[in-house]
Amino acid sequence: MTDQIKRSKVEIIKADSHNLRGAIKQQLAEEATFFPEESVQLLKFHGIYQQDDRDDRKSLKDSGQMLDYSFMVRTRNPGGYAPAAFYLAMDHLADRLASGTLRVTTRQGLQLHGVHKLHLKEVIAEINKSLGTTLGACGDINRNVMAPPAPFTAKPYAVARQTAEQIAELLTPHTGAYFEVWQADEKVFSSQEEFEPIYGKTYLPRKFKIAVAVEGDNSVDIYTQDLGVVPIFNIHEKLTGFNLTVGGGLGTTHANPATFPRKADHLGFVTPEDLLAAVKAVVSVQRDFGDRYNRRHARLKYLIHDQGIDWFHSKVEEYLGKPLQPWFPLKPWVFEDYLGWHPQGDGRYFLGLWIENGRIKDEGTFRLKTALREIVERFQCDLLFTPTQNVLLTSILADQRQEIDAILATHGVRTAEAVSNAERYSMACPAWPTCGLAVTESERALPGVIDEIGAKLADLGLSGEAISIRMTGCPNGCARPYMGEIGFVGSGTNAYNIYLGGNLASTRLNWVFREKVKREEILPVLGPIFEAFKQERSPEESFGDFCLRKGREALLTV
Ligand code: SRM
Ligand code: SF4
Repeated sequence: MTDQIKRSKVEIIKADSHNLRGAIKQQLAEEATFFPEESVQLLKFHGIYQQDDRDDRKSLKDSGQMLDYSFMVRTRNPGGYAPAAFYLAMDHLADRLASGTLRVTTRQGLQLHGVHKLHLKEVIAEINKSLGTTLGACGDINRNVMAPPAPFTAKPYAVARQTAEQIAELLTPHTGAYFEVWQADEKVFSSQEEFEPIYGKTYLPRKFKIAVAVEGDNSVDIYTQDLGVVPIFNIHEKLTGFNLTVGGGLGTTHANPATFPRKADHLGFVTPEDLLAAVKAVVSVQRDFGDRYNRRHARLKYLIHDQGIDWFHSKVEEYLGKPLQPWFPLKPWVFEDYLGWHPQGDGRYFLGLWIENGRIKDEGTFRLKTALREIVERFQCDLLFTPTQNVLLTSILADQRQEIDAILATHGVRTAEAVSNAERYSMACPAWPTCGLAVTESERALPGVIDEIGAKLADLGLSGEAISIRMTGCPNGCARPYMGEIGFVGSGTNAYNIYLGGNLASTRLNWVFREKVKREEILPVLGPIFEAFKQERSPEESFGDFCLRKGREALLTV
């Protein structure tokens, strides 16, 4: 067999699945608490991941017992939009049929954890009833399309939101499998396969990620996306077209130098009429030329790295049937998180709330989940999830603001002003105990690390600095640590590789500073660097820029 026709196991599962049906429906009715491998792979396309409680895994295995299986269910919310009814449905589901918490994701989606197989059908039905969906939230397919979350009525924001929705719609799979498995009691379709006009029978070689930005506002981390789209306006606020970036991606594998994080390239510019065709062309080139044998080499970034951006550019033009125009020069990017109160532009306000690592929960006197439910029930306000795991409550009237502030205060939820900068610009992926790929803690470890860093910065009079700090429990990069000013990437039990040199605007990759640093050594390693930053920085220099200017060798000797 030649490499060209060798296919990975997942490719064979997809090809044999009758457009993502496989045997999920039958197995759902069976007593087992888990699914076999083929279905585990297909369930991802339905937004569902099989997991087991890693806190208990060892003791269960040692005592010869069955693992404690449950499922993570992820919703797809283009631009992070979550209508009030959807949010309330998720809130109730979390208590009734999941782990009691909700988790806002780094791609503006929402996750339930701890759903038992027995309850999957009811959970998905409830989500669909509230007009939410999990279809395409995971799997080898286009994922949630991101957009700057601020609900500003200003044209660039409105266009970015609409564009994200249009792209999401274009790339939603056509298969009836989702309806058939989760909604219909009887088989409603023949096993005749539907025609997937863009994806074809085997969908994409790997996950595919798209974000739409607003010029100058890099809240979506555009350079980490497979495809980035930036609407361009003329001085009369007329939409003239879209810049496109391609080939960003972050996942790596430890000790496999053939894998690496990659910042996207500028591909070119297309007119509004050509945008969707251009998106289709980019996706189709990856569909036809992406690696379908080695899943660690299957993302678009590797195709572009191997073939070169010029080759990719020509292929996209060939699929589009016309030339791409040159990239339109942009103003510099900045990072926006929209925390606190802001006018929307239509006489109403929105409130950005900091959510520690995206986890919406009640714990002792801190009752964030209850507070959000009360506010959404009372004011029927829609939510927007942000790419840094926060929540915006939208369309609030001026005279409702005080009452909302009071509800939050009663439930122990801090306003943006009460959150330290170390907390505000940080994020962590879930890792243990739910993520099957975690090599160490992340969500449960970062708060302690942030406390230590925050205290050190305060001692040095640096607590006003906005430094992005991102942690993941393995090198897959779910909290985009390779763009942070400080990145912690799990590299062994209780150990992290520390990355430095990124920037808050997220326009460059950072680099490894130290490897396998034990959790308790993090502050001793970083403390002297903060001190050097205090003493040697140039006026207005950010921490990331300082680290970049000094370079790794010099920082190792401070
Ligand atoms: Fe991720 C796999 C969580 C954003 C790169 N990611 C996983 C899984 C599903 C583990 C698994 O495959 O078994 C994690 C589930 C953990 C759990 O218990 O919930 C997981 N990823 C997440 C979320 C929830 C992290 C978060 O803190 O919010 C994010 C969900 C976003 C969403 O709503 O769709 C999430 N994942 C990302 C991002 C960031 C982004 O997309 O902006 C990345 C890096 C960007 C990229 O894709 O290059 C990312 N996740 C990965 C990878 C590595 C992919 C690669 O190219 O190598 C994996 C593993 C894989 O696909 O094999 C992965
Ligand atoms: Fe899991 Fe690794 Fe993603 Fe964290 S970065 S959620 S540990 S796959």
